Amino acid sequence: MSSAVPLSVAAPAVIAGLSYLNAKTSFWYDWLLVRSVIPTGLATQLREMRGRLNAFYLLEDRAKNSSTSSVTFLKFEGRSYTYAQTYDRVLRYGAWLRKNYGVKPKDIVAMNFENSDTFIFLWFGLWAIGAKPAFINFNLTGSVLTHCVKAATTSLLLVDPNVVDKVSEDVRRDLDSVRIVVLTPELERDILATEPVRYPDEDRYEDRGQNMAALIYTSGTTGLPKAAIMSWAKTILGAGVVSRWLGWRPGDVFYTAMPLYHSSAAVMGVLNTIECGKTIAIGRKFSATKFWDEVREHDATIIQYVGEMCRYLLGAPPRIDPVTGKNIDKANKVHTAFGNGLRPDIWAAFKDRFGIDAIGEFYAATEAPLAMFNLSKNDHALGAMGRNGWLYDLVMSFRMAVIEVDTETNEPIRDPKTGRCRKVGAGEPGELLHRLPAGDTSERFQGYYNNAKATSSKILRDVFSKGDAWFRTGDTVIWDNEGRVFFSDRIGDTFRWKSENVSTMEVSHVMGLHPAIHEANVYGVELPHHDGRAGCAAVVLNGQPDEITMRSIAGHVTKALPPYARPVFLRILPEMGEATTATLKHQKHSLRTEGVDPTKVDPATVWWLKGGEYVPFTESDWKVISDGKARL
Ligand SMILES: *[C@@H]1O[C@H](CO)[C@@H](O)[C@H](O)[C@H]1NC(C)=O
Ligand SMILES: *[C@@H]1O[C@H](CO)[C@@H](O)[C@H](O)[C@H]1NC(C)=O
Ligand SMILES: *[C@@H]1O[C@H](CO)[C@@H](O)[C@H](O)[C@H]1NC(C)=O
Ligand SMILES: CC(=O)N[C@H]1CO[C@H](CO)[C@@H](O)[C@@H]1O
Repeated sequence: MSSAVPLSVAAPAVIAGLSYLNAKTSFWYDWLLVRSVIPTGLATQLREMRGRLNAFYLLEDRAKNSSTSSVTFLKFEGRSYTYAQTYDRVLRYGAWLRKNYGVKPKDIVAMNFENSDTFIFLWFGLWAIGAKPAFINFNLTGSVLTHCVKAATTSLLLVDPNVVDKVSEDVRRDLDSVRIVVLTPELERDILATEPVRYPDEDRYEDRGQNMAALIYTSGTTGLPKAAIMSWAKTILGAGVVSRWLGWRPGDVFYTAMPLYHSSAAVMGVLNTIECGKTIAIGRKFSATKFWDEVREHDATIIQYVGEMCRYLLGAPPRIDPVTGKNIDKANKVHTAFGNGLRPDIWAAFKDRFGIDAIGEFYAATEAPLAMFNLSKNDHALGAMGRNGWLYDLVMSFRMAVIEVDTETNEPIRDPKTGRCRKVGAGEPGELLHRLPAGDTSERFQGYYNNAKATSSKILRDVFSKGDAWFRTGDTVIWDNEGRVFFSDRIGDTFRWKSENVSTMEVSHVMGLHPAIHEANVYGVELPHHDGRAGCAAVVLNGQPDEITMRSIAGHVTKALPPYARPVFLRILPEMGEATTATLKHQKHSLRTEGVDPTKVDPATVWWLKGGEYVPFTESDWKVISDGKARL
């Protein structure tokens, strides 16, 4: 797929003068990364030596330091707390858990909560007494919910009154050995009446950075969520590197509406804020209609995004001031948007519409041992998820590799003689790997709690030399000669059609550039009597699928995509809804399984490319294909 649709077609990187040269050599860039990474690495070692790995100490340091104790740390739904006030509450929550439920150091306690101030008090309250939270996705129900609680091997589940209906009778019966406590307003009053106790440092002692700080669940596209171990080292590195790299300014307020049960908001949001003694405002959950109101209400200057959130915000109608009748989309103080997964087709539109100066894009997975960053104000690296200068690139080349993977089996291609994997050339797609210490892989990759099988499935051995160990990210990326790393696809999403490899991300990107398409989710569908998979785009349109619109889309894909990459089918959805995860990432699994078979999918919603036009796909068309009378 290397030459098919280079992402650069969308990046008019024609920027004159010094800033371009600077961006190209990325000199300040390296400096920024080196300046962020090295002190953080040293700080981690120092904290390990002093037995102060627990991030509770970060909060305590801010609360005890006269320069930060009275700074507002947390804002939520009209309430706000300084560092000192937060610390006081955290001690009370910890003491209450210890006294009433006998929570001991190293115990794991599951929390099923929406974003709130209470979430943060409970989380740090657990750390304050040396216990560890398991953050449960509050949207889960039934057997998936019980699976997650059981995977945490906990005897206590704390529940937000707002999600208590998810903890059904069946769930309770299935979790009969787990004590379930709903944190009602009465209980919260009890907590506030509990004496704040600071337990001795021994209770929080951790000998190694790789020890568990929390369990955070990763939502696979198929199968049950897995409990990934978030280590202390990762909490420190994530928070330390991001806070230095992001360039916090005096008076900054960070706003996030991403779920705190994921590492993006928890580490890159909350811990990053504490690390630099600043303010975080949190939204209960993401809502495209409330987002900017909350940003304005909190005077936020940095916002956090993930996945498709920016697309939803762009899709919302312009915000008009009811009094003056003026468009107030730009009436905000945001200078930086920080997150991951902002697609290049909406990058510039998002910045322009809301008047945002800089985008900081990072790439990291909860369980991955490395992260990549790209902070940019121009378009040189538009769409890149990481960008390094030559220095960092050199350092990274020992830590990262991009290898060839078989599109059919999703396994690395090994040389038949040597058995080793092959690196792809610069600018070519391949799976991104991170090097692990061969002896003790858990130093860098802690894996999944009590799940050795899932853990070892992420580790690849004997890659370039006997006995070496690498972490499989599951992501296909393109690493170019200029140190930029572009996301290409999830492994397994790329499909083959007419003997060519098609990257679903690249096709979605092109589809997204058409003004009538609000959102496109691309995948390959199997057809009777055909090899490989034909492209299908599930699309949400801005209007109706009328003739003019469909003709215009057909013209667009014909112009912008090579024949094999053009979606043969369009499936019109009213909204992406069920096809997205709680973090707004696209799900392809069920769409792919349904395909375009009219017994599984309402044929009235399917169109196909015939004679250069998208026309309705009828049941008789399907019959012709299944009878083997049509070759696409
Ligand atoms: C208090 O915080 C300031 C600013 O963050 C820092 O420079 C100073 O070293 C801190 N003092 C102590 C005692 O940690
Ligand atoms: C990378 O940096 C450039 C700035 O040159 C920015 O335009 C682009 O959006 C960034 N890419 C991502 C994915 O953050
Ligand atoms: C498609 O990917 C496979 C690896 O899975 C590779 O061997 C093959 O050469 C690629 N085909 C094209 C046309 O790029
Ligand atoms: C993916 C998912 O189940 N999302 C649901 C999460 O819960 C909210 C309500 O709390 C629903 O609106 C979402 O559909």
